[in-house]
Amino acid sequence: MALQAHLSISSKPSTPQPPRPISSASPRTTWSASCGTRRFKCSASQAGFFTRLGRLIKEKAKSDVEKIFSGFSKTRDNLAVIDELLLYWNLADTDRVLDELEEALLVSDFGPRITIKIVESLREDILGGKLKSGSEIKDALKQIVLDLLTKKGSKTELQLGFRKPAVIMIVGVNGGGKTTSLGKLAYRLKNEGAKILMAAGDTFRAAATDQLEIWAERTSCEIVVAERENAKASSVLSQAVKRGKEQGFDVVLCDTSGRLHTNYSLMEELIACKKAVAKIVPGTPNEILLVLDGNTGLNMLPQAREFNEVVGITGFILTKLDGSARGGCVVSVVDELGIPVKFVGVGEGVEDLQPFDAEAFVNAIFS
Ligand SMILES: Nc1nc2c(ncn2[C@@H]2O[C@H](COP(=O)(O)OP(=O)(O)O)[C@@H](O)[C@H]2O)c(=O)[nH]1
Ligand SMILES: [Mg+2]
Repeated sequence: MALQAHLSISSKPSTPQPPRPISSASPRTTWSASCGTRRFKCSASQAGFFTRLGRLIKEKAKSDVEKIFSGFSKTRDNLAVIDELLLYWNLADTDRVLDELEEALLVSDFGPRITIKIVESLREDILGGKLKSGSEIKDALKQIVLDLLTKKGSKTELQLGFRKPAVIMIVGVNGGGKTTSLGKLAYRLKNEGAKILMAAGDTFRAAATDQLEIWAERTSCEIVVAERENAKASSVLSQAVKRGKEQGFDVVLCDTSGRLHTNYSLMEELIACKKAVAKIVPGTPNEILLVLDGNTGLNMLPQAREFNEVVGITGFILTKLDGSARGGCVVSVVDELGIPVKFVGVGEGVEDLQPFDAEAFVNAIFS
């Protein structure tokens, strides 16, 4: 397997480091074709850069826990009933309490499959005498959800390889939050010292490029846009990656167009985009992130399946969770597809894209 360097974005404990000043200057990232292993090679300083970037993003994530907490407030409100139920729990009440727990989980869009899994596992442990108090049941509930998330979708770090530039494609249906998430992601990566190039690959809607240009300005990132009307998305992305390669960018963030997941020409276009960037830098796109609107709850599952089958998804970005009470869908989508959630959108501000951390999520929804 190729040597892997990645951007780590989970908030597992790491050694504290002094804060790094936010800077628009790109770090020194020398790239050479003459060392390392296998066909493509990187210099030690490049791999070191990605590792350092990963560590810095990890540390950021710890202080972001509060944002995750507030972002999931609606889902937490939905699930608050569980605390009331468990406060006065006693063994004779088990059936009633579990029925109501089931209801609360369903209302928050954990989905029937997972809800049954959780409830039956708790029932077994209660009746088997393993769980003897309301607080033990609550802890067990949190642990089950955490296990579901960490077993199925554990690679929450961005996997950027080590070849420069890394390429991230953002895909999804219209209005889900692709362009916004791309802008926020650029901000986050840039603040950690990465040199970012944006690519306006949504050539389907006229206003889409303008919207991305606003984000490029807001985050002081450079952008590649179509030179003429009706340009092919794949040619815009291919130009951007070419420029990224020639001018030493670290990451190229590619916006793409939406429409519906059932739209044949959209899927064709995305496949063409994938091929086009791979031609310029073999092995890219490193990540294809599917943006899913958290307000759609369980309805996101068919989209997620379709995109994954046709395009091949490496991670999810779940947006608008700040407005959604259906946060249980996070667990559902990971369990159903076995693909990790990499980021969650918890607001419209530039800092409102958070690296997903399963533990922070569980603590946020079952406070
Ligand atoms: N509240 C909230 N709004 C969001 C979030 N992400 C995106 N939006 C909004 O959703 C709308 C559609 O986003 P956009 O990025 O244009 O979607 P696209 O069509 O997929 O590119 C915009 O009004 C965004 O501000 C989020 O995490 N929270
Ligand atoms: Mg867009």
